[in-house]
Amino acid sequence: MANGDAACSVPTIKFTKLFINGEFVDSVSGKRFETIDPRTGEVIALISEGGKEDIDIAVKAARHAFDSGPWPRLPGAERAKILMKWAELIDEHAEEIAALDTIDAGKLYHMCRNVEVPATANTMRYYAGAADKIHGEVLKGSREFHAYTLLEPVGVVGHIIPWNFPNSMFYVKVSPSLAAGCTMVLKPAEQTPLSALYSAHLAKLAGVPDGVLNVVPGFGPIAGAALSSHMDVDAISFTGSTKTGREIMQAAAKSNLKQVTLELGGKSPLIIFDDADIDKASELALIGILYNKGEVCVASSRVFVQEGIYDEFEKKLVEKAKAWVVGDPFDPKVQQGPQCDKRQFEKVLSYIEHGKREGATLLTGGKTVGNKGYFIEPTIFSDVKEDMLIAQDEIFGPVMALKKFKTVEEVIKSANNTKYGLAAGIVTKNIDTANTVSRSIRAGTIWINCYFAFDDDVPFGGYKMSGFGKDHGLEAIYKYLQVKSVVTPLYNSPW
Ligand code: TXE
Repeated sequence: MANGDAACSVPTIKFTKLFINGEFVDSVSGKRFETIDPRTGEVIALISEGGKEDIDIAVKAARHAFDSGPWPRLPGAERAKILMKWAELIDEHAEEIAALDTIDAGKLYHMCRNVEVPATANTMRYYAGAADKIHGEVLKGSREFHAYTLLEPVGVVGHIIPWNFPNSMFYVKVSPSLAAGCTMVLKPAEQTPLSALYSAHLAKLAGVPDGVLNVVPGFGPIAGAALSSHMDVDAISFTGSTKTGREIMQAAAKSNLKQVTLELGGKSPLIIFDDADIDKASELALIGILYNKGEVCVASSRVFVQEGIYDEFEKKLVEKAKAWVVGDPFDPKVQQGPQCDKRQFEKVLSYIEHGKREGATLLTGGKTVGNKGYFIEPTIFSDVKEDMLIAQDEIFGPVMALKKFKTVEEVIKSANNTKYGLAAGIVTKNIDTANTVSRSIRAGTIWINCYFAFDDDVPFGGYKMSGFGKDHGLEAIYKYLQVKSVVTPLYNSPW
């Protein structure tokens, strides 16, 4: 385990209360919960715990801001100015935001500081640029009328986000919905409330009117459930587990039939063909599973390698995995920090035990690292059968299932043998193979000769039980808009 040499120190925690109607306030119950540093298992801070009453107050504030406030009525260009200012503030405060995600979620500080946080400022800019380009269509129709569509903000949105990308998920959700003119209540994950509260403060500095954005930390079955079953919330945008996604849909159906979009789990295949550069492909496969310690919905947790290169690939992959540096996520030499919390740590370890018991071969890893915190070695299993739990369940940790294949037809079948359909990767120089496989895999994103190639302009979302609805791209803004059709006769028609 690499130690110390921290390039950045632990930040002072400034915001620990609920952010409602432009103010940081205590929860109605006065209850607070601990947020834990996964590097040590120690408490970082006590956070006000939002309950049903707090969600009610926050939704009322958002409703008022939507029904009577300026935000939905501002010209798009005026909303854009505020969002652009906010983007500048993200860049200015990037060190602090990055450090908050590092201590709260165990994320690599330098990756957050240099890549993920600046990317969220750009996400905000991307949607700010779209805010004054939201318009409907003039329709031709089959009769003598003038008909057109208006795109109107859907109303009060509830965002429920997970803990693996606390800051990125915050901006992936709020940026397009703010650009669309919605108002909102966001519930961060109970494991990682710090960067969301910090961003609420930046929203205020940027000039977002009171009540437009409310942030209520709290637990899923209490605050999250209150938001998804609320009668005055018009839409829920959720990222998290398939199990909770199902509960949110049920809550929406049982309450006011609010619109729901779900970005859920995955078990994404990465398929490497005989003509691949073995060195580069093994690097890609490793990053595909180990980036953010495997706590990534699109992690390449199933790697299929064609038989002609399999043995050499496996050797290279294991060598690289053994050299992978696990340790303090503030250390620039470290490639992998701790799992986000004790529950995830134990979940991953229990899947590793399952893999061993099921008869898969443990090529490397499988153990914890150090004697405090939630660190796990990069772990690779081979001889994985398709019906094994480690080939079917989302482990959400640094655990890869490696499998040899012979033909294109065989690997397409295996890759699709999952209830999930979030993403897939293909490595080949053969364009015919790339075309055939990319069209045959049932997943929302296909990366050819790359992995994790996210972009603000490229829609992202699942097929099958990975959910529905898109984040990123202009597609995302449309999920926060609804279409109104307006029709009027051209002449003084009798109808
Ligand atoms: O997820 P939950 P958990 C997967 C991953 C992980 C597993 C469990 O496999 O190991 O899910 O993680 C809120 N009503 N993903 O239990 O419960 C919760 O407070 C409303 C993949 O942490 O889905 C948090 O804010 N909300 C995923 C959010 O849902 C509820 C990222 C996510 O937590 C709720 C995270 C309820 N009844 C986990 N219960 C991805 N797609 O990237 C919980 N929540």
